[in-house]
Amino acid sequence: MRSLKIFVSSAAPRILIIGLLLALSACGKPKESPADKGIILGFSQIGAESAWRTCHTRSIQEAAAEAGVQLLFSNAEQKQENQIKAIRSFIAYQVDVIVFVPIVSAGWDNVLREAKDAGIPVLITDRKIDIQDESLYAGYIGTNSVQEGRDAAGFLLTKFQDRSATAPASVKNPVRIVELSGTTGSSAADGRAQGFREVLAEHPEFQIIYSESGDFLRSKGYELMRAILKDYSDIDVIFSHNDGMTLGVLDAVKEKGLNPGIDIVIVTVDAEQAAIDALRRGEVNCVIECNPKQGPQTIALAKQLARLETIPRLIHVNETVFSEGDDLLSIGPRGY
Ligand code: GZL
Repeated sequence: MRSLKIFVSSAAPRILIIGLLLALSACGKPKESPADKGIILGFSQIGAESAWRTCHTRSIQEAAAEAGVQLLFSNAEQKQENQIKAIRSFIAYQVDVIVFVPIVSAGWDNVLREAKDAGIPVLITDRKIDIQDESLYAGYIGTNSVQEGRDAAGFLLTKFQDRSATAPASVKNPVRIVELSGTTGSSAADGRAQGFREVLAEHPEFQIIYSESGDFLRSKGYELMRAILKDYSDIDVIFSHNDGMTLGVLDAVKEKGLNPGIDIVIVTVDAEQAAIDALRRGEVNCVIECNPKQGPQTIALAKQLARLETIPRLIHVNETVFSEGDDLLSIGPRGY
C-alpha cells in the first residue's frame, strides 16, 4: 500500500497545519471498513538535536513505510508547545493513533485528556511522562534511562576498584566527577542522573563535584567543559548524558592540553558511531548504549492500538554497554 508521509513542520503557523490536515480529510481518509483501511498515525518528534534523534526518526519513518502506515510527521524543534499543537492537529484530523516523544516529563495531562475524549489511543516512545491519570496513554516503548545511569556508575566502580577497596582512607582522595546532564526535566536526563546516584550512594569515595545541563547539544557540551576546566583542575571523571555533548567535551579537553580517556576518564551514553570510534582511539572509556532503532516495535504497537487491541504498558528496548576492555573491533557499524 502506498504510504502517505506528510511533513508537518512546527514552524508553520497552527492554522496552516490544521488547514492542511483538514484539507486532507476531504480526500484523505479512506472509507473502507476498519479491518482494511490504511492506518493513519500522528507522530510528534521533539527535533533533530543529535545523531541519536535523527536515527530514531528515520527508524520510525522507515518502519511506517514498510508497514503501509500513513504517517503525519511533526518536528517540534525542541519546543513542548509545538508538540501540544501537533497533537491537537492530529486530534482534529482524527488520526487512528498518536505516537509522541515527550520532550519533558510534565505538562501533558490536558492534551492527552483531549486525545482520550476524542477516542484516539496514545503511545509514548523514547522518553517517559509524569501524569496524574495513567489511563491517558496506552503504553511506553523506549530506553531504560535509570539503568543507563546505573551502568555508567557500575563501570566506574570497576575502573576505580583500588580506591573502592580502601574506601575509608580514600574518601580523603575521592574520585571527583563532573556530570553534563541532558535536557532539564526530560526523563532521559532525570533517569540517568537517578540511576548514577543510586549506585554511587553506596560509595562515598565517589563525589560529584559539579553537574550542569548541556541540553544534549554538542555546542553546549563544548562551552560547558571549557568553562568547567577553568574552575576545576582535578577532575577524575566526566559523565556525559549523550555522545553529542561528549564530542564537544573531547574538543574542550584536548584544547586544554589534556588527554581524554587517560588524564580524565570519560563515560558517555548513546553509542553513536563517533563515540565508538573515540572508544577505539582510547579517548573515551565507556559507552552506554541507548538504542534509537525503535521503529519496528513502535509501529507494530501502534497498529495494535489502531485495531483497538491492548498492548503492554511498558517495553524497554534491548541495550548494552561497550567499554575499553571489550573486543572493540567486533562492534558492528552503528548506523547513527
Ligand atoms: C534518550 C534520548 C536522548 C538521547 C540524546 O532516550 O531521548 O535524546 O540520549 C537525544 O542523544 O537527544
